[in-house]
Amino acid sequence: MLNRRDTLKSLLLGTAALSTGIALPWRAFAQQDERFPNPLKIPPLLEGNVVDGLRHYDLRLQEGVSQFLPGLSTPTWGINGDYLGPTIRMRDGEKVRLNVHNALPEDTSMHWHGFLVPAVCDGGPAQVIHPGSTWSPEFTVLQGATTNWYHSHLMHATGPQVYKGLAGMIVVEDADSGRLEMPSDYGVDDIPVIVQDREFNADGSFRYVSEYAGMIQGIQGDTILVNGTLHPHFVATTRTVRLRILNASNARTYQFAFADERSFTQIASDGGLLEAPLPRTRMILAPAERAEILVDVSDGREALLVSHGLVSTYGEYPGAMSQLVRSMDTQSFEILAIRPQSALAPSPIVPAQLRQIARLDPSQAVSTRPVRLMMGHGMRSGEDNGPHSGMRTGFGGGFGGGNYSINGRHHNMAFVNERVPLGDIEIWELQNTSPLTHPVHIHNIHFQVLDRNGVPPPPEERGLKDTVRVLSGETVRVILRFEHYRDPETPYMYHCHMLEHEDRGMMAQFVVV
Ligand SMILES: [Cu+2]
Repeated sequence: MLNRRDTLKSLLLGTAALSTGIALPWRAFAQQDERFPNPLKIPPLLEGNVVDGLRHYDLRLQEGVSQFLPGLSTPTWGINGDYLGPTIRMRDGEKVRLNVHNALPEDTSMHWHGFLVPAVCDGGPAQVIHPGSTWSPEFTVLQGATTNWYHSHLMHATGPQVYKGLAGMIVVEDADSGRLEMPSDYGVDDIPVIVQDREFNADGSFRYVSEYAGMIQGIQGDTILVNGTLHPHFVATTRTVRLRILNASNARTYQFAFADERSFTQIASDGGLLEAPLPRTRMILAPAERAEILVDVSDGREALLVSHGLVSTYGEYPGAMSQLVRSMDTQSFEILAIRPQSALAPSPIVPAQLRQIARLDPSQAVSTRPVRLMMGHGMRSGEDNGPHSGMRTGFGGGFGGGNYSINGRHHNMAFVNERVPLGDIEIWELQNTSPLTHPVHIHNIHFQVLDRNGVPPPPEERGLKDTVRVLSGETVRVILRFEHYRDPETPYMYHCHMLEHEDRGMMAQFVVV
């Protein structure tokens, strides 16, 4: 809708440009078009079909070929397409069935990240989908309005499979969020932003981790794709745009901001809406973390989403380890150019209160469980429980290369690390004794962050979370209560979400009893 101010502005700009020929916004846009030439791809919405009260979704995991780089093709994997998958839309309270067909040449699995589901439906390493077969978990959507995702979780191969493209977004809506006045027109003012770093070989194929540095740092790609789009731009048609940002990178942490330092409003984190909108200028997201933000583009200027490199706090010591750790996540990137068209439709005003979160009381906690994130040292790196980890299979080397563990144990599918009683309030103490930051994800839960080294968390971590950064030397205490689905036989995972760490053993499992 064109209002008087917009009309005046476009008239003024047009006249000025004609009369003087100086570089006004439209001309600047022409230059920027060359820097961000590609329209942002919007993954198709998958709404499913209701049959007998059950909403069915069909997902086909398949090989494909993608064009990311000019003139080059990239062999990729995708879900119902060549790369990544559709955005699955679900409604809170609905019963769903996902038919996941594996048309790939390898085993895989499909995990519903952020979902509260029975353990047999979780899609972890135990729920392998063999080539040619279909896995059809059924569950009731329980978790309220949230931005979630789905991705491969195959033992020792999650990193390479997600890297090839086995991931997508899941948006859950509920009645409460529907009542809030919020941009919610998918692909128009409610935009999925799936951020991934990749590295390319000269022939256009993805280059996956092959060197020692990659074992430590995980993937640190030099090229950013957003929804599988290189150098993307999005044309805004509304005054406010809602971005659902998902860090679907294997191992890179981003520090998002806008190039002109404009502030934006965070409204949600992993587990749904925050209690109140949070004005921000910077926002750090580790792998698997999500955030929903509102960006005001009513000034008519391009909003360029960037990521500023992080500054390492790790000390400088002799040897390779210190250099590798200190160089992680230090690169800066331009991510996505948002270009408002000249006439912008009005957007809703954000409500001052978004939701109320009932806090779990630490004094009610029945038990406290230590979760120590560890990297072994030197020759101990040969000690392991599986292939592709430890010196015996050639992934070792000094400084604990390839030796990641939780509480001193590599992930072992035959060993259940914790048995958690249904309904108990518990505190999990995530202690990072290693030199790197690790984002810890716990399946089947929205937890609350109590504190970091005894200090209450910042406001962006006071919503519900399923993945939390734990910096080197930190202890992050989270409080949780499993309220659904007792199953003493089938474990859920908790692990570092840097996929190269997870694949090399920084993962453990618990059952709800
Ligand atoms: Cu890690």
